[in-house]
Amino acid sequence: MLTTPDETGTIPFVIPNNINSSHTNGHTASTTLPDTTTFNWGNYLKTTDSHAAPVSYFCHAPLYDMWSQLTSGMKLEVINTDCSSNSNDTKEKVFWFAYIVRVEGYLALVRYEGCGEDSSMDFWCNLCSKDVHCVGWCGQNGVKLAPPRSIEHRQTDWKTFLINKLVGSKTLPDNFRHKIQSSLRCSFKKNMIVEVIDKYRVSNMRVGKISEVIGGRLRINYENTTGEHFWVHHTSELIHPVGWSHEIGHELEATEEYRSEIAKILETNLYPATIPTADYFCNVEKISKIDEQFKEGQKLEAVDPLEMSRICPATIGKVLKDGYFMLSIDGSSVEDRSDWFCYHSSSRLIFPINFCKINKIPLSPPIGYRGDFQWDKYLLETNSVYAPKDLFQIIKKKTINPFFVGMKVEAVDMMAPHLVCVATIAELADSLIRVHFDGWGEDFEQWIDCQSPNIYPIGWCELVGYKLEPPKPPEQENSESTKTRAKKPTNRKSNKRKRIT
Ligand code: MLZ
Repeated sequence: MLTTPDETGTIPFVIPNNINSSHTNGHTASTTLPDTTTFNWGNYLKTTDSHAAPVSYFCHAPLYDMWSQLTSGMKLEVINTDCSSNSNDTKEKVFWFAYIVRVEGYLALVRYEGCGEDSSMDFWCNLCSKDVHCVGWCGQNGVKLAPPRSIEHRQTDWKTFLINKLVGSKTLPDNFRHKIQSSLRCSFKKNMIVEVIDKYRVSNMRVGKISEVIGGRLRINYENTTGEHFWVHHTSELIHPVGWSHEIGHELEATEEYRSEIAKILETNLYPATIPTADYFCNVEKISKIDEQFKEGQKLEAVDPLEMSRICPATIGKVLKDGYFMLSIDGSSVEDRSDWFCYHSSSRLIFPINFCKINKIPLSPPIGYRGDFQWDKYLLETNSVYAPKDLFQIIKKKTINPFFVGMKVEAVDMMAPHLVCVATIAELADSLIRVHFDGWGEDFEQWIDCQSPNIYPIGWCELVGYKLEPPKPPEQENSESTKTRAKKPTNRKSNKRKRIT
């Protein structure tokens, strides 16, 4: 019989007795999770001659902490797609041994044992697919193993061949499937109530109800507005527990009924199951010392939250409690301040002045600014001061940016956060990465932190069951919609402004 792998996933010894060399019950089945699009990462990596960012770069991604153990040469049991099917029993799947040739994100290029140097049968599969198992799984579960028909003749003694190939090799950990399941668990549940940014008026928070949870991302329906929703990752800074807006002094659009119910909950500390407590949310550092706080009027550089391809001079508009403040992008002509955006002092998307200059990336001068933008001159012109360098998280907590330019990822389009798209790392600057959406123009690019929960390894959408937006097809490349985003009525008065949709 086939023994199970040990704790470290090493195959101790193999005496395969469940190998069937005559294909009577085989069935050709898909090797990957259900695919909702025709986009194929494997083919795309080949045609673009590119590599993906490894899963271990994404600390919010399932199995990130163990993924580096999955390396080329590792042995697997995978579905055998080259066997004849029996019409009486079309459901039975037949498996065969294979090894990993190359790992890219959650995907692997695999080769059946027995193919030798012949790569013609190599195929891509998602290592989290339910049809990928550790060596020993078929034996334990009474599932048939048979070599692919096209290579069956290559060995006369498959058992000895396999013992030589498999013994002492690494395979997936025994509890791999269980680990996948537990890493996909999310404490947020459908119908829970949160406070969420108003995508139409970003200076405002609103009340929202979770309507779907997929891969740790939440679809939040705005209360009292039918059909309007917003997708965020559960660790996002754009969602907060009920009562948060009142607590820190942020504007909130809510009914009197909501306000009094929340007051009651906070007073009694009795939380109904639909009201997640503060510990469900990403915890930010408490800022208590006055000299560690940003002050109204201070200038800095920030990724424009409404047009994330730009890093702009910005001003602390209003200081709220607990280290939060409202930030305004300089040059905005929205008079009602509805484009002010709430940040926490620990945000990684705000930078001390001259950050762009030091990192040799463009700083977009305030809209309408004439002449060459220089901070010294600008501070004098605006009679203002800059925020001290040591207040910034990116200075206080230096992180290693592990990405390389050209790596492929799946990235959330933050301006249309229901979309997770095929994307490429276009540039690095300190802890920032510029994400390019394949097939889309520069205006769609976004500067995000390298630890952002809005980028994922390739194969993530397939793993969690979310639709992946394929690259914009090249034939439409010259159309206007591909180069610039459609102008929206509530945009700031820049010819490039956008709003979150
Ligand atoms: N047409 C919409 C969505 C574009 C999505 C692009 N994603 C990379 C717009 O122009 O905003």
